[in-house]
Amino acid sequence: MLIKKYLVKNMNEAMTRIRYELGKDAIIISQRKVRESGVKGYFKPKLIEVTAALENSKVDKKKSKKVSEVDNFKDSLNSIKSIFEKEEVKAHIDRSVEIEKPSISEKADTKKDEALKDEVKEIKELLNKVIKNTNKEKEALVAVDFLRDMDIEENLLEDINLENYEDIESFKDELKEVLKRDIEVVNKDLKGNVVLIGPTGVGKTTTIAKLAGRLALIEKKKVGLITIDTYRIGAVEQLKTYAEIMNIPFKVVITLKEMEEAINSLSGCDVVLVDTTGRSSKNTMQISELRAFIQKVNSSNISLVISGTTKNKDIDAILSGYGEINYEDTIVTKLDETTSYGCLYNIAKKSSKPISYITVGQNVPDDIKVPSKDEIIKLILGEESVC
Ligand SMILES: Nc1nc2c(ncn2[C@@H]2O[C@H](COP(=O)(O)OP(=O)(O)OP(=O)(O)O)[C@@H](O)[C@H]2O)c(=O)[nH]1
Ligand SMILES: [Mg+2]
Repeated sequence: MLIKKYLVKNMNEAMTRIRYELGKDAIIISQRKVRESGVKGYFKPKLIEVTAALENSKVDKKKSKKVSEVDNFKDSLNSIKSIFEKEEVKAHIDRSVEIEKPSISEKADTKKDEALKDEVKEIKELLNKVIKNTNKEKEALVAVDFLRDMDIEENLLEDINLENYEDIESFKDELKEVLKRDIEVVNKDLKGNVVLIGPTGVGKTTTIAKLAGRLALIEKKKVGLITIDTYRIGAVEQLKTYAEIMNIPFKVVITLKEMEEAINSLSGCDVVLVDTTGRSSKNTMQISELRAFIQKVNSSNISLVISGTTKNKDIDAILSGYGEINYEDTIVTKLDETTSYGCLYNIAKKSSKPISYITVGQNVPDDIKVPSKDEIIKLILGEESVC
C-alpha cells in the first residue's frame, strides 16, 4: 500500500495531483484543515492535508494505456512531420527535381517543382490537423476523468461536447456556465407546515432537529414538531428528546385523524415541522400511504431529503419513487461524508428542483447551511470542501 500526504489549497488541486501521481485507483483516506507551520501560517488561510492511498497492485493501467497510445501516435506523427522539415530532406526533394531537370523542358521543370512543393505543403497541413485532433482527444480524456473524479454524471451534460476543448481550463469554464444554468438554490423563510420526506436513514429527523434549533433558538420563532414515524423503534424518542431540550411542543401521530388533530392543536405556531418515516422509493404502497398523511397536513413546503453519498443510479430511483409527492425543493445531507460533490449537480439537474439546505455533520443545530449557488458550484468543481 502506497500512502501519500498532500498539502493543498483546495480539493480540486488535491484530486488533480493525486490522479496524476497515483492514478485513478487511488483513494482518499482522510482530509483535514491545517495551518501552515511557523508563525506565518497564522496569517494565511488554512490548507487541506489530504492523505491518499494506492494498493500496490492497482497501478492505473487502463488510463496510462489510453493516454500512452495517444502519446505514441502523436510522437509518430511528430517524427514524420520533423522528417519533412529536415534541411537534408528538403534538399533531397530539391535535388530530385534538379536531377530530373535535364530530361524535361525548363517550364515543365518549374511546374513539377511547384507541384512537389504543394504536395509537401499539403502533407504538412494534414499532419498538423491530425496532431491537433490527437491533442483534442487527449483533452477529452482528461475532461472525462475530471467529471468522473468529481462524480458528475457525464450524460447529464447534453450540451457539452467533450472533444471540443483546446485545453482542460476552457472545458472547466464551459462546465461552470452549465452548472450556473442548471442549478437553482432557494433561501426559504420557513413558515406554516413544513414536511420532510425521503429514504431511510438520510438524516430527516436530524435535519428537522437542526431546523427546529435554528428557528426556535436563533430566529425566536414559535416552533412545533410532529412525527408520523412510529415505525422504527426509538424514532419517537429521538425527536422527543430534541423537543424537550428546545422546550417546544411535540406530537406523535399514528392515524390520519390524529394528523388533522395535531395540525389543529399546533395552529398557533409560526412553523410546524413534520417528520416522516423513511420509505424505500421502490415501495409504491408505502409512498402512497405517506402521500395520504401529507395531504392531511395542508403543507406550505415539502422538502425531499437525499444523502450526498447516494449512488447516481439510486438518485434516479429515489426521484422517480418520490415523484408522486409534489415536493418543492431538495435537502442534500451528509456532505461531510464524501470528498466529491457532483451529487449536488446530479440531484439538482435530475429533479429540476432547487436545493434549499445542505447538511455537513451530525451536530444539532450547527451542521446545516443555506448554500449559495456559487458555493455549490465551487464544491462541485472541487475548489472548496465542506470540512
Ligand atoms: N455525517 C453525517 N451524519 C448525519 C448527517 N445528518 C444525519 N446524520 C446521521 O445519520 C443517521 C441517521 O439520521 P436520522 O436523522 O435518524 O435519519 P432519518 O432519515 O430520520 O432516518 P429514518 O427515520 O430511519 O428514515 C444518524 O446517525 C445521524 O446522526 C450529516 O449531515 N452528516
Ligand atoms: Mg427519522
